[in-house]
Amino acid sequence: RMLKRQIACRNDINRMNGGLLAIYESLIPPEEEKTKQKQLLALLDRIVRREWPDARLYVYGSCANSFGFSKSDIDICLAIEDANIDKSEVLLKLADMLQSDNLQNVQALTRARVPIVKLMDPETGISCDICVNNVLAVVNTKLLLDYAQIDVRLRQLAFIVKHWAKSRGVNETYQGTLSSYAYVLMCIHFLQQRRPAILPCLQGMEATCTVTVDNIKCGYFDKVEKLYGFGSHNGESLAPLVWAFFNYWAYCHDYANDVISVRTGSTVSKRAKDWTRRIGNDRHLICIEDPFEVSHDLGRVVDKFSIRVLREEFERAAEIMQYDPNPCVKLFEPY
Ligand code: 3AT
Ligand code: MG
Repeated sequence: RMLKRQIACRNDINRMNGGLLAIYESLIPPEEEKTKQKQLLALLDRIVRREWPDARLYVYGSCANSFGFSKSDIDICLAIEDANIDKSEVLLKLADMLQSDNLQNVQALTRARVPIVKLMDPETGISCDICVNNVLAVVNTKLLLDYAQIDVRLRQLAFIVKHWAKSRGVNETYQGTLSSYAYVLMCIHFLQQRRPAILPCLQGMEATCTVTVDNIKCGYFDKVEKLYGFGSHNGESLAPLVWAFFNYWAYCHDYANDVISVRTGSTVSKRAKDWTRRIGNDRHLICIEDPFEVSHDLGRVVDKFSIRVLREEFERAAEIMQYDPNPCVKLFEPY
């Protein structure tokens, strides 16, 4: 009887697949949007080269890591080799040039944690943020993109999780909840932990690409075409994975002792990282290790109030996935 119930439950959850996949499909940016992004990038490239002929522009974040929705802003990094540049000066100069080239809403935010110039292209309506020499973000963008190539379920799961987080208001770092980057790492970690595993641990394999950025050696196996089908021993489809993801964060993760670590494909202990107590503003109430900047906890923005909000949202989502006959509406209900 137990087995029968489990099978019935499974069938129920599999019936939700269609709805979730339709949401995933609806969020994927159409080709013409990608074309517009490329046009804007080419324009910016021409402007930048007039002043800095050796500089290069790299797209990072959701427009390059394959986890971007339709109508996302573009995150761009201006890479200048010269070690003696003053970032603020470069950004102010860049803002001047963009303004004279008729780009709109140009604004230099030189005091932000990551200083940027913001702009909007009146031709395409696309907004973007340009930062200077944030090469680590370009490297972690490639890591996420490479993981996404291995199994389509990562992209599907991360789209649903990001859409849920945006709908529920828990994708706001300035309010103590998590960044999109953090949510994608949580999805990768989760798929590395499934049995059989759906994703490998690329940093645990022979490094086929290595770069050293800000004294951090970033290396991992990036020949992902060799890993297609890695997760095929695991037949779980999207709906059970979404349910298990929320269940994991609601009831299974050990918040008191564990750090999730995509770098090791596992968890590491908070004690080993000395993340057991509050230091300055870092409270370490939910610990997500950056894959390259390992001293960086992406959960450090979370405070004692927002950790409760987050955990209640994980529980709510797990419950909806388990008991609601039509979870696709309830799950994404505006808060
Ligand atoms: P959205 O679709 O814009 O919500 P995104 O993937 O662009 O998602 P973010 O805007 O959170 O994600 O961040 C843009 C990129 O910046 C993603 C990642 O490459 C880098 N990044 C963000 N936060 C951090 C961080 N705390 N440490 C290192 N890199 C980060
Ligand atoms: Mg972004």
